[in-house]
Amino acid sequence: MANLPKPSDSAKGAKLSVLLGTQWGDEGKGKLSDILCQEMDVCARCAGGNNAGHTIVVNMGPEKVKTKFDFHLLPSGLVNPNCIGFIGSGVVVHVPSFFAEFDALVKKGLNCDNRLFISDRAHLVFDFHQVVDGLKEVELGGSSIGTTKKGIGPAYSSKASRSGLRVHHLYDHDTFATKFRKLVDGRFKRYGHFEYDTEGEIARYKAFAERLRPFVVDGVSFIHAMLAQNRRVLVEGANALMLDLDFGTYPFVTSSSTSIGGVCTGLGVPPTAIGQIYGVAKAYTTRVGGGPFPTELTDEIGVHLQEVGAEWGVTTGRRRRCGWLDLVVLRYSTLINGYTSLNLTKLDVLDQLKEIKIAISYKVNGQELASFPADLDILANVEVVYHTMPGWEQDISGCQTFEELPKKCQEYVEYIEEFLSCRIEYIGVGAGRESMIHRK
Ligand code: 2SA
Ligand code: GDP
Ligand code: MG
Repeated sequence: MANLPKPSDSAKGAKLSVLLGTQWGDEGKGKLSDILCQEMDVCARCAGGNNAGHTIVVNMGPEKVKTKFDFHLLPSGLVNPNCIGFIGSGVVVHVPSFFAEFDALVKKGLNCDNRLFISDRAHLVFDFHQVVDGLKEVELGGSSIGTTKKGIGPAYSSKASRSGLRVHHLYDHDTFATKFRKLVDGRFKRYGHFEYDTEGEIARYKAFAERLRPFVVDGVSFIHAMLAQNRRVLVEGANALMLDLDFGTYPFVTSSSTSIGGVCTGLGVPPTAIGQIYGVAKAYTTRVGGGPFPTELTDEIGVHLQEVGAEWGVTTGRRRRCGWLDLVVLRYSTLINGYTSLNLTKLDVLDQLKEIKIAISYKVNGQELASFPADLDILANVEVVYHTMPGWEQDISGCQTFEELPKKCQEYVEYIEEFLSCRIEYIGVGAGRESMIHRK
């Protein structure tokens, strides 16, 4: 406890900024995270694992070589050479993937020495969790979730059933080995005997433990020390509100708290430590995996959004389902997460459309629903009420201010802002770092 700042110290310190996905993920969080992290000292992950996928395109070095970074488990703020990356207690960590991603960053020219840390309370994802993830999906058959098969659900299941292994367990090898064998045996009992080298894994993790040692910190002390020292911290959300275990479209969700609550539970900070909450919303909607999607477009407009928006997964390469912007979803999301402002992304993807629709309410048997329904059978059968707006039908990728956007495009943005009573502070008009309008 010696290193833990006194509560009064961290309470007096800086506030955390938080960046969250507002829809079903892939809103373009990576780009805003990259922009904000240019002014941050720490970029922290609080939930999820290597199921996330953020793409960042940066011009590297004096020659400005266009370099693409795909982040899955590591905080994307590492692109800023002065920013510390932190993996909090609420994250589930597949150690081989941690090192594979770390090595790939170093290979691309990013020096990450002494600026990446991981909480000793974070739970571990093992290869057998990934095998089980696949087996569970097969068992579900036609109603499978469409997971990333990264073992996320099974690892959080081990955690919730209090049999999981955490990072600190790596440093007591005998206890680790005993618990590990028990955990694997439990999976064999449930799923039948699958091919798995239990003893080989135990030996492999002995070596991993040594390599991981310099990265491991007491996560609670770490984050509170950062706040007490007035360091600027960005918490980078993974996945998004509609994939949240409690508030998303359950069971078609991930297994962590991807909402604002996950910041407190995943880092060990009080709500009063939170300052700005940036919500990232795509100008239309996408989702990967199964589950109802009221505004989904299965026609040529859906294909157009998919192609123009390059909508396929960073982690698994899966094509994303596309549909109109859904303000019922966004209002629900804004209520839960309390965004202080929004980043509307990929507005340029709508450039060529003649007409643009926005979902503004759901009806069942002619009756408007009061909020986003919990029951997926209801959700799957709602009648969506749309507000239709004319498209601007011109290229906006060169616009650098709100005023430069075509009038009809400004009206689209203002309509969303008014509906949600939430300011749209950032507008994405292209994939590059520079293609972002910041309304001060
Ligand atoms: P899991 O693997 O247990 O977390 O999957 C459960 C559901 O959560 C969805 N999910 C995602 N949706 C969008 N993007 C995600 N990350 C990758 C990316 C996805 C990819 O950023 O591109 O590469 O395919 C992500 N991760 C989880 C998933 O589709 C299930 O619906
Ligand atoms: P994340 O998971 O929320 O970080 O999003 P992903 O990285 O999975 O997907 C977003 C994709 O959209 C990336 O390939 C980005 O480069 C790209 N992107 C982000 N913002 C914009 C934008 O405003 N316009 C366009 N055309 N692409 C964007
Ligand atoms: Mg993504």
